[in-house]
Parts: sequence; C-alpha cells; structure tokens
Amino acid sequence: MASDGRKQPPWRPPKAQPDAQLPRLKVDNSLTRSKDDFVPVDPTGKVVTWYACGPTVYEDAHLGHAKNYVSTDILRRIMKDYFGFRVKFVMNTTDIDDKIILQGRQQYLLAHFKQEHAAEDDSVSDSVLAEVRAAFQHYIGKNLPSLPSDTAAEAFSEAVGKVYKEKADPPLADAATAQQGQAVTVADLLLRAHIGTARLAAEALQAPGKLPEFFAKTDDILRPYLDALHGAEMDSNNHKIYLELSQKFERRFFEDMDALNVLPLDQLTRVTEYVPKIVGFVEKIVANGFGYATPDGSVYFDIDSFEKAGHSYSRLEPWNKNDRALQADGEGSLSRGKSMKRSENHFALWKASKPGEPAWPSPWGRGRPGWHIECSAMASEVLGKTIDIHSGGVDLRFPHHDNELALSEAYWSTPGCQVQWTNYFIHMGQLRIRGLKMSKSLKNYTTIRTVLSEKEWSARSLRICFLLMPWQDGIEVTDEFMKAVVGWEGKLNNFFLKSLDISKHSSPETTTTDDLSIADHQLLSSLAKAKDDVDTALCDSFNTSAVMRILSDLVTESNSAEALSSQTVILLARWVTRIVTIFGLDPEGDLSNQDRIGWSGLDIPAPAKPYVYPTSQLRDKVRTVACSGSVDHTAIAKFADGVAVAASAPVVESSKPYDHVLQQFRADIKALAALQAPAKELLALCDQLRDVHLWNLGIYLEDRISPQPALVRPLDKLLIEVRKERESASIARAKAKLEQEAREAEKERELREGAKVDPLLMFRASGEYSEWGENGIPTVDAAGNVVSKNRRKKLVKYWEKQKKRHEEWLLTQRAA
Ligand SMILES: *[C@@H]1O[C@H](CO)[C@@H](O)[C@H](O)[C@H]1NC(C)=O
Ligand SMILES: CC(=O)N[C@H]1CO[C@H](CO)[C@@H](O)[C@@H]1O
Ligand SMILES: CC(=O)N[C@H]1CO[C@H](CO)[C@@H](O)[C@@H]1O
Repeated sequence: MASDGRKQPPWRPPKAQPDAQLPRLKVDNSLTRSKDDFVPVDPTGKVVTWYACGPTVYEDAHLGHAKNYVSTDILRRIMKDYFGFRVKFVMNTTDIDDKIILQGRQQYLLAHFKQEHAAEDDSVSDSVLAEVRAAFQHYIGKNLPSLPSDTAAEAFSEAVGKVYKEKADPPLADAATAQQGQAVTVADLLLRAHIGTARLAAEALQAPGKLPEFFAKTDDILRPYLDALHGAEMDSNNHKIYLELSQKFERRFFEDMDALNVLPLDQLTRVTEYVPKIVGFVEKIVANGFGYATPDGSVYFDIDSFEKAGHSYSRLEPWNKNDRALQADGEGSLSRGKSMKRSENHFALWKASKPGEPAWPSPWGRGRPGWHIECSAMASEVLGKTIDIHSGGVDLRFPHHDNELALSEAYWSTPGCQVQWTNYFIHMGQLRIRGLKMSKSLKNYTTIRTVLSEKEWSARSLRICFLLMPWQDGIEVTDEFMKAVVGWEGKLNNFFLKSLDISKHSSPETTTTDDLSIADHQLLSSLAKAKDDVDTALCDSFNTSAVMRILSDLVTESNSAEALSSQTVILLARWVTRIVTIFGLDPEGDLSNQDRIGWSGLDIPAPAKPYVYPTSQLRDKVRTVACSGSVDHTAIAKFADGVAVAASAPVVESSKPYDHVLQQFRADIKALAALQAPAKELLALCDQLRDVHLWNLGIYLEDRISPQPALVRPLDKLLIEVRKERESASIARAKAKLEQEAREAEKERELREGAKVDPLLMFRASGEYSEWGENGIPTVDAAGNVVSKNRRKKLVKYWEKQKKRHEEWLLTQRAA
C-alpha cells in the first residue's frame, strides 16, 4: 500500500494483444483530460463494456436529456457499426432518490387532499380556501423570504413589485428572450419561477372560481405545504407510491428514446432491484476501512482514510474537491440539516430513512442507498472489476462520477493492488438555449414529447443538430444554427431524391470503367478521399462535425459535376446512406442492405400515391402542350378524361384530400380546354396546383428540365424556408415599388400644383421684391435695390420655364 502523500499511480492504458486488430481510435478521456488510444479490456479487442448513467425518472425528459442520450447513442453506434466492436451497453435508471421520494409523496398527499375536499358542485369551500391561504404563506416564507411572511394574496402583487422590482420584471415567460446577451443567472430565473407560482396562486385566491381551475393554479404551493404537514406520517414500507411514479416515467423515458431512434439498452439496472447488493457493497467498503456507520444508522465514505491508503479522491475534477455546494447537492434535498458524519466532505453510502421516507432493511437499520453508491454497485455487479467506458452528462463529473470512482476503487482494490475501475470516462456537453442550461426547477424547459409533437423539431433534425457540434462541448442553439441544421438536412434530402430517381431509371451495372467520364473519375477519387477523411475524423475521438462537413462537401461536388454516370451517383449515394445510417439518422436504416439509398421520409404518404402521381402526370402533359407553341385543346381535354378512369376506385378516408385535388384539377383543366384558354392560363393553373393545393397537403412537385417529369416529393423544412424567404423578398420588393410609386405621384402632384401658378404672379408672393415688370419679372428687390443683371438672367430662365408649364396646364384644363 502506498504511504501517505504518495501520488496516485498514473492512468495505465490497457494492453492490447499483439494480434488484436484495433482501429486507430482515440477517445477524449475525462480521466486524463486528453485523447487516449482506445484499447478495450477484452484481450481479443472485440468486446467493449459501457456503463451509462441514466435518468432519475420522475418527470418527462426534456431537450437537455435528448442531447445527452442522443449524443451517447451516436458514439455507441459509431463504436458498434463503424468500428465493429461488440458493445455491451448498460444503463441505470434511478427509481428511488430524494427527488422521487419528494415528488411521489407530494403527489400522493395532494391527491388525497383533493379527494377529501371534492364537492359535488365543484365549488371551493371555506375550508379549502383556508388551507390554501396557509399554503400560500408557507410558500412565500420558504421561497420569497424578502416579502413579509404574512403577505395576503390581495397584497401580493404590490408587495412583490416593491421588493423584487427588477426580478419580477420582465415576467418569467420573457426572461430568456428579453435578456438576450445579458447574463441571466440561475438564481434570477429560479426567483422568477417562484414569483410566477405565487402570483398564480394569489390570483386564484382572489377569484377562486370552480375547484378544478382553482387547484390547477394552486397545486404548486399546496404540494410542499402538505408535505411539510404530513410527509412524516407516510408509511416507510409502502414503496408503491414511489414505484408507480418512477415506473410511469421510466416507461415514458424509453418511449421518448425510441422516438429519437436511440438504440435499446443491452441491460437495464434499477436501484430498487439492487438494494441487497448495494448493502453488500457498502459492507465491503466498511470492511476495507473506508467507511463508517454513525449512531443514527447512516454510513459515510471516509475520504481521509481513502487518501491515506494512497488513493486519490476527485480525479475527474480535482479543482472542485472542496466545493461544498456541489457536494451538498450530491447528497440530496432530504439530507439537509444535521448529520453525524466525521467531516464535512464525507458523503453518504447509506442513508438512515427519517419518518415518512421509504426504507429497506440493512445491518445499520432501515434506510436507503446514497446516490453515488448506486452506480458503483450496479456497474460493478453487471460489468465487473474493470469497465471500458463510463459515460454521462458533463454535470455528473463531480461529485457523482468522482465519488463513484472512489467507491469502486475502495471496493475492488486490495492492499498493494490498485484497481483502475473505469478506463475511459466520457462526458457529453450540455444543451444551452441562449446561454441557459435547461432545467426543471426553473420551470423553463421543453419536453422531448412537446418538441416532437409540435413538429418544431423532428427526431432527425435534433440528431443533426447534435452531430454538427462536438459531443463534448455545450451546444448553444441559436437561430443561425437552426438554419444550418435545416440546410444540411434539406441538402441531403435533395441529394437522396435525385439519386433514388437516377437509380430507379438506370439499368444496373452495365457501365464499365471505360465508359466513365472525366467527371466520374474525379468524383470517384473524391469519394475515396472522403472515406479516408471520415475514418480520420471518427478515429479522432468521434469528430462527427468534421464528418458532417465532409458529406456536405461531397454532395456539393456531385451536384455541380456534369454528365455523371448513374453508376457513380449510385455508389456515392450508397456510401452517404451508410454513414448517415451509422449516425442513426434513418430509423428504417438497415446496414445489411448494401443497396439502400436515402433515409425514411423521402416518399409521399401511401394514401396519396394513387392520386398524386396521376395528378402530376396530367400536369406534366398539360405543361408540355402549353409550352409547345400551338396549344392543342382537344388533346388536353383527352388527357384530363384519361385520368378519371384510372382513379375511379372507391376512395378511402385518408386518400380523400388527394382525390379532391385530383378531381378539382381535372375539372379545371377541362374547363380551360373547353374555353380554348391561352397557354398562360393553363400554366398558371399548373403553378397553382403545385404552390397551393398540393403544397397545403405537404407535397411538392419539383419541376425539372423537359422532358423529365416533375419530381414528386414530400415538403421539407428547407423548401418551406426557401419559399418563405422568396415570399418575404417579393413582399419587400412590392413594398419598395409601392413606396416608389407614391413618391412619384407626390412629385407629379407638386408639379401640377406648381403649374397652376400664373407666371405673371409667380414672383409676387415671396415678399422678396417690391417692383415687377409687366411680364411679372422682378426689377427691384424688397430692400429697394435694382435687381442685378446676373440675377435677372436667372429669374428670366425660371419665368420662361414656368410660362411653358402653365400654358401646358391651361391646355389640359381646356381639354377636360
Ligand atoms: C473536428 O475536426 C475539425 C475539422 O478537421 C476541427 O476543426 C475540429 O477542431 C475537430 N474537433 C474536435 C473536437 O477535435
Ligand atoms: C442507480 C444509479 O446509480 N443511478 C444513477 C444513474 O445515473 C444518474 C445520472 O444520470 C444518477 O443521477 C443516478 O443516481
Ligand atoms: C432554456 C429554455 O427553455 N428557455 C426558454 C425559457 O422560456 C422562454 C419563453 O417561454 C423560451 O423562449 C426559452 O427558450
């Protein structure tokens, strides 16, 4: 055993067997804060063990979680599908902890309260009002300590305005937007959230209305109040309350992950299923001399004896070793207050449960696991003494992962033999929106469900967003960045659509290398280079942003190349398809299908097909005839009749809108044909079909150079954005034109007004002169001086011009 003060042995890279064929992969390792060669523990170099810290399941996951788990999924897929490792991926969900206990208990007590106070006519009784008034006071006392604690609901607005002036204003909802650029602190936001909650309750107290609405506005203040009153009375053996909550949100979490195309786990561990194992883990740490029980029945980790034994504590973030706030946060919200631990920085392995907290039996009395021990015990149980990769969000580095690491070393190490428990720690950067981390307590976050259901983001665009940025960095999502995401996705959509169309119409593998053009050769060599570059980028600690650029550049090059053979386009498209599938961008992706091109969503909906294709074909024919110079109206009418036959089968409900568009277009074309309408009108109808009727159904007809038919495709964000930009540009142009016209009309009017003035009188009004000649030209100025020769010359010129304009005006008057 190392003596006191000796330094921790440095990180030892695992040793690969000489014949293990390992990729040149380097991984950004938080443990060494450098890029280390990746070598798995498995001597054959094939299997990789990976433990990921999962969510605490008591509320729906938000976008910040999406960032963490999707980034993790991307790395895992690259490990598995690009580098070919067999990844054993284990994740925990925390299904009991202080947050869940509080949440579960409060929900239970609230439901109970509502049941007790239910009224047949939904009226708010005096006793409910009295309780909620007390809850209001309790909430203010706890969360808005600068207000007098007896502030009544009626006086709340005024009081808050006085005491928290600038904090309450702007209101919470606008906080992030209004303060762009300015630093909004988390404390500010939290305060705003509290003010918002209290304000809502104050409103409800002043105008209670019906019970359901009343409760909806006061739930948030009732919950902590009821818990303070009755929390301690809960039965500590009744785990059901908590498990029902955590099971519900665990299920919803995995539904969200599925919607985000995150691969399922290989194994899931839950705290509540591991309690006896965790107890055993704690016992061994105590036996090894690194933990101690206190008389109240808790057990703590003894950092001092751990370090004395030659270990080092806080290896991931040594600079935070003494950060009491972070440590306290790690201990959980139910542990505030007195504890019997020997030193401030020791942390709980086992927590004695207080009355009202769920409890399990242990040698130290009834209690529950501390936070960090859970992961150590579960990961060690499932993956053993040494784990290849341990991952989580960057906020878990300290204290969670540092404590986990210490506990596992304390568990596994024997005198003289220090265990390196995890070889690679990787941490995902956080999502930031305008400088702020997403957080539940700030009441300012968007759940994954909301985002996906409002179609603001698709699972794919979200993933593209995360792929475009380094996984280890915080992502700042700005409007600019959103544009880049839409642009990248749209570019690939276009590329895939074009390639699919080419592959559909090409006879396979008939070209030989001899038939290839210079452009083909050039592009094929770019493809070879892109493959090398992608390999280099992925080996460089999964540099996906570099890969995204390589793909985009390659597509640009192929778009601008002329006379490519189908074969080249198809080769290119298949490779791009493979990479985006590895990245998880195609939920229908299948890497065993070498021929696949594109990703899901390139096709129009099935119910649309029998109607939209004939519509587009009819439109193609009409356009061809309309553009031919002499319009054959009989032929056009015949085309329109021909379509009706093809689509005469009974129409199912989901197809009706498409059928309707088809029938309308057909009828309109026939009507125009009967009227012998000019080509211009026929073409305008074709444009309207594309830009209005089908557009509104989410389908776009992309016209191409004749004789190619229009490409029938679903709308995507890029098309929508391009059109929006075009429209706003044309609105701006129209506005500028109107303004110009108005200016010209004004000038015209002024001229006309001016022309009305008789030249004889034109110099009289100004007061500059005192005498005039008979034609009205001034001879003496106001001061009595004779007008100079030079000046007179100018005046005459002016006078002649006016004479002419005035005569013209007289003419128009006479004509009218
Ligand atoms: C990824 O690659 C790009 C381009 O080669 C480089 O600029 C960037 O620094 C790399 N990112 C990381 C995190 O190494
Ligand atoms: C059971 C367990 O250890 N759960 C941990 C899983 O990881 C999360 C981090 O996301 C921790 O908060 C849990 O405590
Ligand atoms: C981080 C976050 O969710 N910010 C949001 C806070 O609320 C405002 C207004 O509702 C949003 O615009 C922010 O995006």
